[in-house]
Amino acid sequence: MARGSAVAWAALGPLLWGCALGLQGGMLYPQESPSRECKELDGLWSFRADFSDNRRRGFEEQWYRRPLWESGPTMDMPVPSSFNDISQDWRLRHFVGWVWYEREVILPERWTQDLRTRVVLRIGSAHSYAIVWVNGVDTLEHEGGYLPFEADISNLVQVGPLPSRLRITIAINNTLTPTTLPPGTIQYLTDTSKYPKGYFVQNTYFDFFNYAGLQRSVLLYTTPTTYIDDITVTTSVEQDSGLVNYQISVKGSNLFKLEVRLLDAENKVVANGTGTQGQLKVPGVSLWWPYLMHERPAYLYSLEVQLTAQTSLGPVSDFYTLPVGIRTVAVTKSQFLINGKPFYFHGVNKHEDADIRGKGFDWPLLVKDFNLLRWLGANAFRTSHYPYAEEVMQMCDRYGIVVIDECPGVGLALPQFFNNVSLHHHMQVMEEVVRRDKNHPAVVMWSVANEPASHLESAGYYLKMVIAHTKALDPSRPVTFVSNSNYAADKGAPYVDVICLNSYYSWYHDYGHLELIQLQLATQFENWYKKYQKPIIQSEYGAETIAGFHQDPPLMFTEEYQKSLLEQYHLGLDQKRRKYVVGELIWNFADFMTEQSPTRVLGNKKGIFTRQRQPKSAAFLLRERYWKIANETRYPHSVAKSQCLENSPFT
Ligand code: GCB
Repeated sequence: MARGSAVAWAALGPLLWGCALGLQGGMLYPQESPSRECKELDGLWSFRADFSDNRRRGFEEQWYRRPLWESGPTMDMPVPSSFNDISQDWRLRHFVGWVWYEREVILPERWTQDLRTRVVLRIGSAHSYAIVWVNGVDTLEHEGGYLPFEADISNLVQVGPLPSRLRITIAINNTLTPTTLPPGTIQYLTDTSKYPKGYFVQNTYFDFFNYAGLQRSVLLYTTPTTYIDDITVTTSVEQDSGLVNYQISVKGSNLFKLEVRLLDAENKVVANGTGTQGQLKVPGVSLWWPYLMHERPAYLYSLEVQLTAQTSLGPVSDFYTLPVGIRTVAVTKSQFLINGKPFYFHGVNKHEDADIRGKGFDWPLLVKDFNLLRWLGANAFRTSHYPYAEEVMQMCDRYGIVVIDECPGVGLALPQFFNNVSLHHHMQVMEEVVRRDKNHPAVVMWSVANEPASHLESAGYYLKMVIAHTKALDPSRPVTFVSNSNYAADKGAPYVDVICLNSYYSWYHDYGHLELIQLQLATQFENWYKKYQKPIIQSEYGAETIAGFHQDPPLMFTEEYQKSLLEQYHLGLDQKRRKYVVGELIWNFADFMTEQSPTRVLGNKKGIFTRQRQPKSAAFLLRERYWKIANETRYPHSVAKSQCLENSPFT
């Protein structure tokens, strides 16, 4: 595809849907509808970590065959939550190996007696390798945290009169190896004068705590036995009409009818269609715009899909409603365009991280974070460094927060991590990410990795393959990875659509020399742009700051230093902002937990908010900047300047 002209991904349409390596079926977010029921299994589960030397006692003694308490002492474990920070046992905080979760459920009779009902067990995520048993029967395995997986368990629950009590056992292993994503290594320390026999540590090559467990919701849901398995939507715009291309996959029978209706936000039908694929035309379309880019951001239509089918047991119907935002994404050699207008990412990098719950999904935290994003005037974030919970992505659609959706390709730091097994797994993970998040209008770009050792030849080939695969899976969005390599050495940049750069001037080197930032930043941008002629996002920059530390003139770790460093970066960014720099994402939204080390004081403190979501001084500085940029880049421009800050309900 010719570079230099606008590459409008949406217009390419669904060329290559379905070129997956081996994924079976869709991964629609579970929802209640006239044909579907959900039963959340959040709450207290029984829990036991396998502290045996080889960590395999649970398998040797088959803990899944009987209630877990019969195997030995268990404790209460909240789900969703990471298990690490829940107890007072230091061994559990640092545990590496198998942990066991168990919970009993009573099912409604109609789920177990009506053979036209399909019962599915869905796990929002289990970090990092999981095996699931239902009533002691091996049901499901999944590799990789941060993504959902599920199994049809109808044949286990529909086995005669009233077997309505289910025992679900899930064993999870958080060990990271050279072929997991993220990768890691297990190091055995064999000097017996220092370490007991068999002593090992888990080494990771990323900068966040490897929280683990059932960190997202577990649930059971039903569909009819013939059901809507997947929906894929892409959108484009033709004059003032929106076009919605849909493709629907149905499982369970070939004798079915599909009807599709698109409703606007007032529930008025604006288009309809039939069959497994088609195009809906919406004259006078209301586009999905990012927050602050337009006076009516985040407009969502609803795609209602109705299936009627004949089965050997009689007729069934299924209903599923998908939110749809109509928007286009395109990239020129110097711009990132949303709906044909230049978009500037003024946002943050985040982590799923909080006190006590670790990476456990939490509604109050979610809503607080989105209120802070709006207060800040942030219009975007990157899901550094793994896909976030589906509920987060839904909020982004609804609030107009644009997402660079990053997979768990973080910590690819050693040459041995670029092997064929990893490559295959990485491609499969991208399939799972795209399958889960493809319909979110908020997602405008995929990121396949963060700071891989992209100066290596082997990394160049690896990144080329993962990026090509991701583009084939979804031709409707640009693809990137985030680099911290030198422009002359990086082997992955030729394959990306947008260059994303992390740099920490006057932090990881030239300590305290804030006066160098503008020069070094200009050199960085100019070198990369000259070589690649692609739009650039400053995807990380920041400074470690302990809330409440003050020093003027500024010294490292103080709030004043963080502010001054940001100011210098902003001056440098403004030099290139209207040329080819299309975004800036601060590192980080909030302080977050890491492994212990002499350079981390109870975690990484580069947040502009504390871990408890209270602002440091830099938050106010960034807020002023983001609202100012928002006013300058708003469309249509007729909206009065400064209106946002003064009249915003969020001030
Ligand atoms: C980076 C990494 C991020 C770290 C950050 C830091 O470049 O992408 O994961 O947390 O730097 O604070 O060092």
